[in-house]
Amino acid sequence: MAAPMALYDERNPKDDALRIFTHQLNLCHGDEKEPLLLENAAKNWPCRRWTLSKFASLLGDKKLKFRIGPHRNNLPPGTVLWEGSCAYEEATLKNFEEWCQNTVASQDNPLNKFHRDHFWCYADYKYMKDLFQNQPDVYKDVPWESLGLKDLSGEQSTVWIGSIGAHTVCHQDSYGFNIVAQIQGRKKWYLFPPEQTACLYPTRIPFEESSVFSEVNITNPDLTKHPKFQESTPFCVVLKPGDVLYVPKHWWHFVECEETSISINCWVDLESDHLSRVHEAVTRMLVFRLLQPDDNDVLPQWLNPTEELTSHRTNLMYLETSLKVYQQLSQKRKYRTANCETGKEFLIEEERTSKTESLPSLSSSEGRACKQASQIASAQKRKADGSLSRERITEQNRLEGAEEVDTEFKVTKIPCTSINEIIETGMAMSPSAEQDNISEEPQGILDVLTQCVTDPRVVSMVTELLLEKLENG
Ligand SMILES: O=C(O)CCC(=O)C(=O)O
Repeated sequence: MAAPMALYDERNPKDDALRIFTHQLNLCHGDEKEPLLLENAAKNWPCRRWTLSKFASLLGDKKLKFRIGPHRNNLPPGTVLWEGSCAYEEATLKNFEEWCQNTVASQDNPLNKFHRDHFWCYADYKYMKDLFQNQPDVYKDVPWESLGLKDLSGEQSTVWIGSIGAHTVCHQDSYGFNIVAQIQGRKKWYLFPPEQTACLYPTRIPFEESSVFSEVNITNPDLTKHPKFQESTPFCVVLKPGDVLYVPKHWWHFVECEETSISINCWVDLESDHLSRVHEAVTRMLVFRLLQPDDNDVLPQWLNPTEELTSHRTNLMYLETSLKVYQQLSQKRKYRTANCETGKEFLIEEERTSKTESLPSLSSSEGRACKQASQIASAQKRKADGSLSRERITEQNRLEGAEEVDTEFKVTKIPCTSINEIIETGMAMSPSAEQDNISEEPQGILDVLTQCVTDPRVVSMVTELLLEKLENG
């Protein structure tokens, strides 16, 4: 899962947040390129009191949409359980608690349709802002600030509540870096560096804004279909309650609950996201153009259930706006570099702001289009827009942040694991040998063509060419 298409707030590159964060952890520059386990970093956070019962009582009658799937040993080797193939059920967290504990066989628990021995349930990717809009005090229970991530709290966070075996298929998020706090239960993360993308057979079908999925079932791969997967060298880590994980931008991940688990995460946007936004807009345009839905297709197969159909006009607006913003920022960057070369790089913040204001800005109609695109993106993706309008972090903040940091935790680099170890562990975790008859649909030629054209390598080349041509008029 991924950070949604962010609003085009150019004042807000969060690379500073990453610098502050790594500075707090006493990391040398460059160390942030690999995932880090911050053992016990959230041990004393107030949200650690959220047992499943406590969370259930906080939410009361509020219904959550659960994604439900069979335990993975029930899938034929190599089959990826896409979100579109899962079942969905609305239930309260109390229903989920009862279902997990198997204590009360209440008739009206909608989850009881699924037997605990064969299925898992996952309330995944839920914005706390949507859950607690009437209880904003709850946001304070998630103090990312203690790690130097200034101004981040539950308000910008997402929560994931799953039963044993609940998982998210292997994917890469397009925007930002990710920071995850494990609140209850144990959860296993398999992480692969972006350089190993080819080993993971990336695909944009099903399409989800900001997620590149892997075609590989990483715990039970079909190595005849995906031989390059054997060359990958994943990092595996099991988070226990109180641990925090730092996931650098573009790292692939497959995540699975080893026990009933609650985790919270936050994506922190980076300056490089502006280019990623162009990639995403190009991909959306191509996918939607090539795989036009039939008139009576409410939700076509190629669209991830988290997405909505957008019109050609909207897609065009995304593309134009993301290009415009990226180009403006490139100009600003060039201006800054030129200033650096002439020895003026240490402009104080206000000076920098007033200088950049004189650069060409969006016309009012373009501004409207940009805003509209943002609003559409916002509605579609239930984004935590609070995170997108924060002030740029200044040197002053950085110093303040440094005083607040909690240093009572251990920072560990995560070791690489051999693929064989993963595959064997994956198979051993299988709770039963029962096989469901899941057949693979034959792919239409347009699907295959779309997969080729939207392969991230092709999209990168197209984006580069597009920018080059626009720059040269
Ligand atoms: O916890 C999970 O199941 C997935 C989390 C994820 O994909 C993310 O935080 O980017």
